[in-house]
Amino acid sequence: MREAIELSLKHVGRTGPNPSVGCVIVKDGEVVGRGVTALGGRPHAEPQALAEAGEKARGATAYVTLEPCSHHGKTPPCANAIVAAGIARVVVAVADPDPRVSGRGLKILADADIEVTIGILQKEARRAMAGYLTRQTKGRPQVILKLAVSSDGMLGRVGAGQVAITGAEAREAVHRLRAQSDAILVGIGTALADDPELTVRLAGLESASPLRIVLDRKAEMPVTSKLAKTAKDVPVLVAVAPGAVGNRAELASMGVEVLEVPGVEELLGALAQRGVSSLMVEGGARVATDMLARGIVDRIELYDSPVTIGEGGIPSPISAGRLPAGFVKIDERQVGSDRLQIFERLPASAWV
Ligand code: AOF
Ligand code: ZN
Repeated sequence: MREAIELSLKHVGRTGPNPSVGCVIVKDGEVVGRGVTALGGRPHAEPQALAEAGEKARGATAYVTLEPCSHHGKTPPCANAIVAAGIARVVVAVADPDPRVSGRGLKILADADIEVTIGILQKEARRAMAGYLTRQTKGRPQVILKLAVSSDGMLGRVGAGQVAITGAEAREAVHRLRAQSDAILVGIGTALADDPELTVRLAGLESASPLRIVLDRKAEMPVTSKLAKTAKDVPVLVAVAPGAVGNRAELASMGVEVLEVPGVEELLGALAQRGVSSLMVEGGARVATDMLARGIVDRIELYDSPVTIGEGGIPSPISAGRLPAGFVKIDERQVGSDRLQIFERLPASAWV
C-alpha cells in the first residue's frame, strides 16, 4: 500500500477532477503490476496495473489507494475488471465518497468472493488525495496556504515589488506545489504589487501550470499585468463582486475569465463545481488573514527564511508559534536555507 500511495503521488494535481489513485498487484510476494491514474484522469489505475500483470493477476492481491469504481463512466468499472482478471484479494485504503461508487465497488468485489480489506494506511492515503476528498465531502477545494516569512516576521516590503525571501530550493518546492494544485490564488494587492506570473517554471512540468485566480472585487487588474497578457496561454480567472465594472471588458477581451461572486465561499463552491479539488493560496497578507479567519484553510506550508526585511516590512499574519487553533504540525524539514513547517487542520471525521 505504501508503494501504491507513492505511485499515486506522481500525478497529484494532474488528473482532475479525478483523484490520482495508485494500484500495485502482488503475486507470491512479488510486484507483477503497477498503475497510477493517467494524466487527465483516465484510464484509471487498476486496468493499467492489471494489463501489466496479465495472466499473473489470477490469484494475486491488488493494493489500491481508493475503492475501485463501480460506475459505467467514461471507462468501464474497475471493480468488474478486477473480478474478471481473477484477483483473489483486494486491499483498499479509502472508501470512495463519490455517490456513484460509495460502497458499491467493494460490494461487487465481495459478491465475487474476493477477500476485501479496507482502511490500510488510510491516514496516509487520505493525505495523498486530500483535494479529491475535500471536494467530494465539503463541496469546496482543499485550501493550501503557502507563506514565506523573513527572520523578522515579514512577508515582503511595501512598494518593493517581489522580494526574495526564500532561496532557490524553496522556490523549486513551491513550483512543485503549484504543479500539484488545480488552481492558485492571490489577492489584487499582491497582483498589483508583485505583477506575478503564477506559472510552473520547472523543466518538464511547464504544462502543469494551474488555473490562476485573482480576488479582485472591483476588477482592477491592469491589462498590462503579466497575468492578463498571458491569459491565452494559461487560464486566468478574476473573481469580482456582482456588478463590478473596472477593467472587466478589457480583461475579458484578452481572454481573462471574469466571474461574479458575492464572496470567497461562493468562489470556492463554483471552483469545486467545475472540478477544482485543490487551491493553493500564495498571497498576500490580507487574503491569508481573511481565509484563516473564515476557517477555510486546510493546510499551511510555512517557510521560515534567514533573510531580514527591516524597514517597511509587511508583517505576516501568522508564524509557527502563532497559529489559529486546530492546526497540528505534520512535518518539518530544511529546504536549502529555509525551514519548512507543514500544518494541517483535519476534521476528526476525516480520520475515521
Ligand atoms: C478508480 N480508479 O484510478 C480513479 C477512480 O469520470 P470517470 O468515469 O473517470 O469517473 C470518475 C470517478 O472515478 C471519480 O469520481 C472516482 O469515484 C473514481 N476514480 N476510480 O477505480 C482510479 N481515479
Ligand atoms: Zn475505476
